[in-house]
Amino acid sequence: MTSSTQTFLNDVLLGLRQTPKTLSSKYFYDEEGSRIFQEIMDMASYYLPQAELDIIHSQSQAIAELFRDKSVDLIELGAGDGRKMVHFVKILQAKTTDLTYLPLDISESILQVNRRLFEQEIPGVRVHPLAGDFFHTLPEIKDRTHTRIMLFAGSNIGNFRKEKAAEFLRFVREHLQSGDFFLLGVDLKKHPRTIRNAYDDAGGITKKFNLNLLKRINRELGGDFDLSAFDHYATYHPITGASESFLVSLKKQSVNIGEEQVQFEKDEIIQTEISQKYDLPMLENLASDSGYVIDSIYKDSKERFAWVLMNV
Ligand code: AVJ
Repeated sequence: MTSSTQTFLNDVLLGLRQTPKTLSSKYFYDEEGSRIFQEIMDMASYYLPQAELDIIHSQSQAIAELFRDKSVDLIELGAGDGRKMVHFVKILQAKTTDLTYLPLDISESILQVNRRLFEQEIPGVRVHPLAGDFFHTLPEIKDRTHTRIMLFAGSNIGNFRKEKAAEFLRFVREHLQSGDFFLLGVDLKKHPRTIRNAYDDAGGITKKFNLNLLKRINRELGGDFDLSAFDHYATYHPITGASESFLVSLKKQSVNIGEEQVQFEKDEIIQTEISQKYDLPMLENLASDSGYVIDSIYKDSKERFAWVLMNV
């Protein structure tokens, strides 16, 4: 067993022995999970990517203007294939004197796709991919003479509970100095039904995405989850802004994971994901709790999503 499989197994067993049972959403993205997430991003009810693209197309000029004639390192946390950022990087490159785009991601292979895409789309762009987790890759960026823009887009911060989100932002802040920026993509509170529909689609794609976590445990950890004995349940609380997803055991059952056994009562739930939504006061709190000051907030035309530009 590789050490990453061992970590996965430990996390799964630890989570399933807790009350309530929990599995981390960070394990959604194996090959199949990443493919299902692409399907989610194409759903009409999953408004997030469209809203963020709207911001990128309408606000990149204004944001880039703040960095005119500067030397800039744009560090994207969890960059993936970077497709959404091509336009922003293009505009930023035109305004700055010297731009390096540093996409950071766990996956080495997605970073190759990323680099190829940027080199194809933006002549003369300097791309410096770094594979691994942030704790290892952020310290590898040594240059302190360039202005840093730390970019964490896509509402990925939403997968952290509020306290964990602040903790993460504080950790990243250790890699920024006065004059640097953090650009954070967050999903905003809105009509509760719009949010619920984004995480509980009638076509069952999000259900398939959630259940894939059990399928992955079967595949990689020798589990025997019966997927038809679990349901997907998503809820949104309009006051806390937490959209939460669960798996529900449809019967009393026992599941094997390698050598281990886990018991489920009928209707027992597994917490799998939080997708936190923010409003302005919550963003102010998040920034001040983690040592930042909000410089400006850029929204899409329908005010569904925001890019929050923060100073250290
Ligand atoms: C990739 C974390 C932004 O929370 O909206 C989509 C993942 N989960 N549908 C989100 C997700 C269910 C997504 N993020």
